[in-house]
Amino acid sequence: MKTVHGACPHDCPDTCAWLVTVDDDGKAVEFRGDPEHPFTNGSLCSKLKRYPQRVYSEDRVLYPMRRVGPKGIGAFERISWDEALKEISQRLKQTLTDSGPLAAMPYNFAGTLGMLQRYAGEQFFARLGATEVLGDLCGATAYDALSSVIGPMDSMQVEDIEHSRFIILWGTNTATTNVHLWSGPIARARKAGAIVVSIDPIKTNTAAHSDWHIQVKPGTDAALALAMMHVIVRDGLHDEEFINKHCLGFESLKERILDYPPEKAEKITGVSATEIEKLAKAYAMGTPSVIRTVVGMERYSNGHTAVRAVSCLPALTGSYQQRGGGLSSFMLTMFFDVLDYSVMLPQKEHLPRKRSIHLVELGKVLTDPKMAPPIEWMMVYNSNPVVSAANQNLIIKGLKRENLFTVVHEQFVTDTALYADILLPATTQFEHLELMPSWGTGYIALNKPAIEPLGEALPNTEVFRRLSKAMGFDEEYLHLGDEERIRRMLNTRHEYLNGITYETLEEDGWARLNLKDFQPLAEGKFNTPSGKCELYSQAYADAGQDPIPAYEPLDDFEYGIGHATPLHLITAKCAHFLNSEYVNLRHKGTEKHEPKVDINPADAKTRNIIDGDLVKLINCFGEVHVRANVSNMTKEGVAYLPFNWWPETMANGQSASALTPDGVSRRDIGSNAFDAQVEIQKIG
Ligand SMILES: Nc1nc2c(c(=O)[nH]1)N[C@H]1C(S)=C(S)[C@@H](COP(=O)(O)OP(=O)(O)OC[C@H]3O[C@@H](n4cnc5c(=O)[nH]c(N)nc54)[C@H](O)[C@@H]3O)O[C@H]1N2
Ligand SMILES: Nc1nc2c(c(=O)[nH]1)N[C@H]1C(S)=C(S)[C@@H](COP(=O)(O)OP(=O)(O)OC[C@H]3O[C@@H](n4cnc5c(=O)[nH]c(N)nc54)[C@H](O)[C@@H]3O)O[C@H]1N2
Ligand code: SF4
Ligand SMILES: [Mo]
Repeated sequence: MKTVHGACPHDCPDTCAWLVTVDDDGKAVEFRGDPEHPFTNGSLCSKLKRYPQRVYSEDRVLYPMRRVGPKGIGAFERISWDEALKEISQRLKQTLTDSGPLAAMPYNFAGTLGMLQRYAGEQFFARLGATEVLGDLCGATAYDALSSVIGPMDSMQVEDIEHSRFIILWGTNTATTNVHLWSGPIARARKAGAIVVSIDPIKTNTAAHSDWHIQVKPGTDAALALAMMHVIVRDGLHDEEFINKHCLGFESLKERILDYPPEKAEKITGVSATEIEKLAKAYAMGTPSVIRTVVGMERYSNGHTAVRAVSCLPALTGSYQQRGGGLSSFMLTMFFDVLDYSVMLPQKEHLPRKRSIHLVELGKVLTDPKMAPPIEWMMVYNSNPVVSAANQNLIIKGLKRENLFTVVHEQFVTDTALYADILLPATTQFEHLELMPSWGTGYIALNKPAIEPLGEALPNTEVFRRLSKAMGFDEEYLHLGDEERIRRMLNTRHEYLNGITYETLEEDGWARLNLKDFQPLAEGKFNTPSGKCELYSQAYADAGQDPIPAYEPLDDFEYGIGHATPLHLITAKCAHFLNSEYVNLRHKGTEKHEPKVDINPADAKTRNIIDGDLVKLINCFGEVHVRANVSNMTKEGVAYLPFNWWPETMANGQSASALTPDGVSRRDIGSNAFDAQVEIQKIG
């Protein structure tokens, strides 16, 4: 028996540390959260308790496979790694000869956030000169908007939320998506008397368990934040000293907020003027007050306006300077300095790349006849875009192209893997070495392989080493071993890494960075070009965008719906799954959960729908058949369907992403998937 340290690989702010006990036959027999880890506190979320079931699932892809039937039906035959690599590299060489390297592209997203497996292919594809995939489905719009106000920096540590006395969870479902923040610092703050407010169009688990739920209309948070600022300044509740000393552009903002009296914001947001007044005052006086926001507001064409406006609130109250006050979001920027990312990222001579496409536009990229050259060779790893990217039907149309050769490296036969020409087996976190930074805490962890890879599964890093060899790429950096890469990444001599080495991580499993008394804004040192909190953003002005926060309506788009009052469709996350993972491993507790759409009683009544009816959601992108749950969970005019479910679990084989637009947000970074509108009709 031995016990091995590891850490959760998922795109989740908690980055829990875990312990795996392995018996003499090399089988993982016990799995638990590391009780020593202060943030995880020995508990894993309910999803991850199923990780061993995931690892040992009989549905794992364990051998390389070649497609034998039509694309999409999932008929594969087992082949050897040599055969797979030969076929993949021959097809790639053929593509290079026929159409050049731009006809090849990777598609990689957030299946693992480990430094090795996440970035494993970056150098290979840059060396190849393949089409680069830019843009993002998670966090980049929010990060960009927040950075335009405070600069690229981590503004506070989540642990300090414990000291907050007024906590606004703004567009984040903390109790479900960030469970240790909810059960740790927030629970402790509440015990000491803190008020928790949830601002969300949906009565989520978090909203239901908060002290106050503000049910805002989707995509209108900027107006709510501006009206709160209106009240705060009108009533003299702002912190003039902080503003004079540390903010840039207050006079312009002051003029702007005159345009947002609560009565006007009520019409935009659906939140009554009285409630806005009450919230603004309680927020300004509830010292120290904190706003916690992650990615819920960003997935709109106007997502940046919301995050920018919200980020100005703690500047007006001066709470950025207080312990337990300010704005809590990503804890990520520090890792860009703490770790040497260049070990994983493209060599300078391969930059800039000659063509880039936008991640959120995968369907368009694969089907647009104007793409020159068209994509003929694609490798998908760490992602299941058929579920997680928008416009599912167009993506599938692209994946079905006979002249597209698709490689998918996966742990399971996902809806994306069904379209693979060659399907490669990927290891899980139990089977490979990994270095885990965290985007939500100040911890770093070393995940040691607990068991031997099952079947012939290989880590992403090894696949790209083998692929480099097959392509005749013999540069040293493409062939570095995993441990060597981690050692080099840790070799920055950054003060936060003092006393933390490969060896100490090996011994302890994880370490808290040497953040000491981490309160970077205590002295008001913002990381912006001016060094101040930029209520006026020159960077936005230079990009031709409004330099002062404003509410901008969502893009006007024709969703092809006849109904005069279509419903706004939100497709966020749910408790049982981690993005599209675990959907295929529904266990006893969740089997009784079936996908359903939540609609408000008023909307149900006008459509003759009663609770439990089978309904269809339709717009120009697709159609989803699902049961209706009629309740006050959503506001009138809003429908809610979790995005995690796989198409195969849905009555008509299309899931939430079949209804989401594949446009790029106005800052040209993220997705506008939450702009979606649908009509809902009873079936039969
Ligand atoms: N409508 C809507 N769309 C959304 C969101 C939403 O809320 N609503 N959320 C967005 C967000 S925040 C995110 S992060 C994205 C997530 O989008 P994706 O990154 O596509 O995440 P998953 O759908 O979980 O797919 C990850 C896949 O990677 C595989 N995988 C895991 N580990 C490894 C590994 O080590 N190697 C290889 N080769 N494969 C591995 C898993 O088996 C899984 O199938 O979705 C986004 N899309
Ligand atoms: N159980 C579970 N946990 C997860 C995940 C999961 O799939 N399942 N995914 C992980 C990932 S990849 C990430 S990035 C994090 C994300 O963590 P969160 O940011 O908390 O997650 P989301 O569900 O994307 O969005 C949060 C909330 O935003 C709300 N929202 C939508 N539109 C608006 C709006 O216009 N205004 C406001 N105020 N709110 C709005 C949604 O209703 C939703 O409740 O969670 C991680 N944790
Ligand atoms: S998904 Fe999040 S909460 Fe669950 S174990 Fe992983 S890091 Fe922890
Ligand atoms: Mo995410």
